[in-house]
Amino acid sequence: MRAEPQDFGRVLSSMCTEPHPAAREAAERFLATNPGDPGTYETVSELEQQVVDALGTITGVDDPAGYVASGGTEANIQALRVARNVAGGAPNVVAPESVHFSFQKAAGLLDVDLRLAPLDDDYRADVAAVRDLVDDETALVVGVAGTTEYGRVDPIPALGRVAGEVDALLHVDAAWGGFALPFTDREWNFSHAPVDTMTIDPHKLGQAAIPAGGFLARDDALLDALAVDTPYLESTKQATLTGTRSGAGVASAAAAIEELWPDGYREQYERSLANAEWLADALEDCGYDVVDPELPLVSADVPTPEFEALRDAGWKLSRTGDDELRVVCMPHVTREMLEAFVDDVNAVRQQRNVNT
Ligand code: 0PR
Repeated sequence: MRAEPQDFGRVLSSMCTEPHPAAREAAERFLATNPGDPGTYETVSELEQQVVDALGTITGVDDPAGYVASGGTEANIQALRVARNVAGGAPNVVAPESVHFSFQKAAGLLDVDLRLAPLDDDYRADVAAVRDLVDDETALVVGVAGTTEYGRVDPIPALGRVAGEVDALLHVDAAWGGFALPFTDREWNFSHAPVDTMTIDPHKLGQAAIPAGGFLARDDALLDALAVDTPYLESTKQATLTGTRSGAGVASAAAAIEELWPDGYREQYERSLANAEWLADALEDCGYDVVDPELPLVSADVPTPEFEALRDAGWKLSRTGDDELRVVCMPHVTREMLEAFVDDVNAVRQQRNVNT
């Protein structure tokens, strides 16, 4: 029997989505290309440069350096590697507790001390706590622009000042939030703060096919901190973590951005945020504690038996570290889906009331 992928009809907690049709088509066309070898696969290399330039436009930097990575994990590893290579010695990195677990992997791989600062009472990095943790050995301060669990944006300019005080680099993880934040009044990008490196993933809100992560550096010198010589390729150096890479991801990112930046992404953001606000109100009406959505992501304190009954009903849901239900309003999440979901929430609650 031919296996079929899941459909997105009940997927509520994923940070990935149905690729834009143009992105899907481009991915198929460029399947057998390798941007890791630009001397052979010239067209896809040009597309990659287009993507990097466009990501620069989206994040407020002219002439960025960077590449299309396998995802946010690789981009975060690379950010830490840049900082470690620039700093030398036995460095540490200071990040808020909300940072994605890819930083645990990065710190383990690179043997760097990862110091986690507590959050303020609205789930953002507490700047004073970050300041307490930095010292002369700090190579990197990390801020998150769109956290995985609550969609919060850290105070990036203030984190930049703390990094500056100890001569550390500043990395912003906008893996998920990067394609929504340009349409908000938040200060999160290269033009708002002395940001050195950034993660922004086309395969999340950018609506590209997987794998298409984004790693950006303010300038070539930072990316060069990762470069190794490649004597038997036509290109003479390589800064990527992996060698052979997905041309499908690169081409799909180029196609999605070409189609959607800026108006398509703006419309999507507005629709998704309206959906998140609608869902937050509906869950509040059910009597749950809801974390107010800042970006299109809703977390609510739904008890485990109800959560499990909703999973049994086929909803693809996940939880925060504190066991809250977490709904990510990605482009495939429509109002109709959310209405059907809230109907099921009410049915599950009634069933529970009957049973208790
Ligand atoms: N940074 C942030 C802020 C993230 O939210 C994530 C992924 C990453 C980095 C890492 O990105 P990659 O997974 O591309 O390496 N956050 C999601 C999570 O861990 C990833 C995800 C995506 C999970 C789709 C499930 C899913 O269906 O929840």
